[in-house]
This record gives sequence, C-alpha cells and structure tokens, in this order.
Amino acid sequence: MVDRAENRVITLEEFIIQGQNKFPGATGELSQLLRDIGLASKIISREVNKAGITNILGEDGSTNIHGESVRKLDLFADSQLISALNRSEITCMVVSEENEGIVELDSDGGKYIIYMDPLDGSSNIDVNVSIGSIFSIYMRQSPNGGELTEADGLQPGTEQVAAGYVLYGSSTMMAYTTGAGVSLFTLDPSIGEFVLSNSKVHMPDHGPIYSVNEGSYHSWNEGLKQYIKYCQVEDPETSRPYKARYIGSMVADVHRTLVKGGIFIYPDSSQYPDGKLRLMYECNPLSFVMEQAGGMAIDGSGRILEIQPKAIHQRTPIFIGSRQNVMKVKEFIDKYGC
Ligand code: FDP
Repeated sequence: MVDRAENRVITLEEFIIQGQNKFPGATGELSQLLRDIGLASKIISREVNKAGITNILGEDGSTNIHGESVRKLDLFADSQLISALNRSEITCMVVSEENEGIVELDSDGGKYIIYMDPLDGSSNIDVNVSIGSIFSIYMRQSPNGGELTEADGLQPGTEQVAAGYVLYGSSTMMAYTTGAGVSLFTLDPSIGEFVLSNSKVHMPDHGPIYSVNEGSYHSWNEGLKQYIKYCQVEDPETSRPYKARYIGSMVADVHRTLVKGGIFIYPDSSQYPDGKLRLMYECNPLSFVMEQAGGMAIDGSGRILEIQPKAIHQRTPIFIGSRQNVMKVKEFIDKYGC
C-alpha cells in the first residue's frame, strides 16, 4: 500500500519497527524474529522462482516423518528458516514439519518457540502451482536457559504471540498477525523488499466459494456431504450455487479464502480419521490469521485455537473461512453428525 499521507511505500522492516515503537518496553526480539523469517522467505522465494532452471525440482529420495516424499525445495526451505532462527539466538525451540523431533539449535537460551511448515503444498512444487511457508510463534513458559517442559512445547493456539504465512504465487506475499489485526505485504522484486499492501485485512463475512478435496466425498461424514449438497443448490438469494475452488496447497487455498471469502475444509474422514492437516504448524497459525481478519476456524465442534495439543505433529480436521460459511457448515454437522 502506498502511504498516501507521505506518498511512499512502507517496507516490512519499517512496518515492524513502527509496530515495536508503539510498545516502549519491547525488547525488539519479536521484531527481529519476524524480520528473520521475512529474510529467509525472500531467499526461499528466489529459489522457488527459478526452480525450473536450477536442479532443485523433484524428490530427494527420502520420506519425511509423515511418510510423504521429500522434495529438494522442502529441504532447502527448512534449512533456510532454521539457520535464520538459529542466527539471532532468541529462539529456544523449533519444530518443523520436516523433522520428527525438536530441531537442535546452537543456543537454546532464547524465549521464543517456533512451529513451522517450511514449504506447504509440496505436491504442487513440480507443477508450478502456488506453495507457501507457515509459521507460529509462542513464548516459552519455563524460565529462560533451563530445561524446556511439555508446557512450553504444547500450548494451545490461543497462546500464539504471532503467526503468519508466505505465499509463493504469481507474486510473493507475506501475511502476519501479532494479535492486532492482519497485515499483508507483497515482495517487490525490483527492490528486494516486502512492501505493505494492506495494514488491516478484513475478510468478507460470507463468500460464495467452497474449497475441499471432493475426490474424498465417499469417505466424509453425513454432515459434510449434506453441506456440500447445500452449496451446490441453485438459490440466487444466497448466491448459490457456490463456486468450487481447490488448489491443494493449504496456504494458497486459505489466502484466497481470506481475500475473497468462502470456506476451506479439510475434514476428518474414513481415510483420515483425525483429519490430515497439522494443528501446530498449519491449522493454528492460519486460524489465528483468519480470526484476526474477522473469520472463523473450527474443527467441526469447537474453535481450533482452543484445542489443547497432545503431540507436536498432531492432526486436526479444519473448517476455516468467513464467519457465516463456517457457522453454516457447523449447523449441518450438528444436524447430521460428524
Ligand atoms: P501437500 O500434501 O501437498 O503437502 O499439508 C499438506 C497439504 O499439501 C496441504 O497443503 C493441502 O491443503 C493438502 O495437503 C492437500 O491434500 P489432498 O491432496 O489430500 O487434497
């Protein structure tokens, strides 16, 4: 966004510093963390953009802890983010989708805990479809420098101090929240900076779009089947039939939902009894962003952010998007069962 008053662009760096200055007691560490993530994602964006001309497309031959084949770009993104977080020594714990356990850091004296999915939507990497990075930031609960406890690592999403994502699409965008609204930045390749596009993202309360992998229809519960039928019925008064849009990269599907409204669903099913998507580094951060933009995110019964996690790689069903759409799907689940 051009700052009309001063008629100039505002970079991510400046915006973060302006935010920090509003809190005179702030140590600047959270700002540093956001800047580190911003820098790592610029490097990832550069590699994503030239993926076809460098030897970085394709699988690296291994599988990750979830049994999915690992792409070389996944590993590149993972190592860029970890080294950015390692450098500033303000992080005590990092959990990444790519690593089974907690990532070893050079120093564990910091006060922040990071959960991240370095490259979400990896099955889309080789076909030039939008992918993204997701991050979620918590404060440690135990005293700095001591042993980390379970209470540090397994905090509900309501305790996030910041969260966001970077979308590597037709342009690279970064959205984040620190709990006071959502800010959206676009990477301007000519100056190599994220530039503010919208400092107060507010999503539509309703949107005529549903997003779900309909190939799994027969493994869904009755409530969801009935809701999707409802979306397909013709009723101009309620803008139905809705459009179906499914990219298959959660970041890209959620970003579209944030901008245009509607709903993104990854349900529990006979194939994935607990859902497929990960609570700590996919669903919590994107739910925090969505709620801060005026939307809603539930697991079918309650708020995603209130789930008490039991494991770092835990999965959850998710129904996320415009308030009216999410409340409507809940009506169907309550009526027909989940
Ligand atoms: P992917 O398997 O390509 O990494 O996080 C997993 C994820 O992508 C999400 O980004 C995406 O929304 C979902 O899985 C797609 O799953 P389906 O292929 O089962 O639709």
